[in-house]
Amino acid sequence: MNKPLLIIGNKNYSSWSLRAWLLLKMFDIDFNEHPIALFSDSSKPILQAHSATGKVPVLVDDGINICDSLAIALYVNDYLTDKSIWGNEKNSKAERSHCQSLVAEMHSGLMGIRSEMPMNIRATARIQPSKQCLADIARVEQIFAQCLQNKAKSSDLSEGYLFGEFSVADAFFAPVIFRLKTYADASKIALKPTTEKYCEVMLSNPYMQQWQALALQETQVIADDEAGEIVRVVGVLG
Ligand SMILES: N[C@@H](CCC(=O)N[C@@H](CS)C(=O)NCC(=O)O)C(=O)O
Repeated sequence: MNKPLLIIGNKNYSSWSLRAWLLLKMFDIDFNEHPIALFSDSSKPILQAHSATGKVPVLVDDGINICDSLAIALYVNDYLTDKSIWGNEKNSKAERSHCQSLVAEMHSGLMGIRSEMPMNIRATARIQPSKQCLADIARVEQIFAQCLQNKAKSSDLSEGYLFGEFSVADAFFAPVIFRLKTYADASKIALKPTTEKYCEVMLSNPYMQQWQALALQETQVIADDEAGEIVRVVGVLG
């Protein structure tokens, strides 16, 4: 049988692609990837050929095209792994539901962060966050603190992820980690120690590092995803 194929966008910018890619990597799913340079002349027809939504990520498996990061996560859980994508197998019903709520919240909300802090891995940039954006950052910090506190209280040997072992919640918040790295310090947004600690865990994940290294090799600049005053650029464009 053919390996699943994951169609993704630019590693520097495509936050939804990162979520699906990281989940597949962390659940040891052997897949091929097809990167597309988003918003280039050639990208729309390629996207439309594979994706009902005209967006990435798309997972193609067994003749089925699964569009949308959340649908991909559910497909992985149902068909591509025996492990639970919702954290430790022995997590309680409440923990599992909490994980699902956070994934849904990231997927449908936190628009202040998503619009004012676009993922731009190679950059360090200064922004003037709106009240909505600051409220979203506070909410994200509360999520991280609560999850890590819950895990610290439990007898599980936690790996420092939100629900013990790596879960889809970590995959969904992964782009937020790169966003905080790009904008928080430069914009004088002070982060809680728990946020810093969780950022460290995520930034030392080998697949996050692999994605980051590949993002730094990219040369396409998407003007609409360049927010704020850029103070530093690293990688081949640096
Ligand atoms: N809700 C979708 C969002 C997908 C999305 O917005 N993808 C962006 C890239 S991160 C995209 O494909 N943009 C290309 C376009 O709109 O032409 C998901 O969860 O996968």
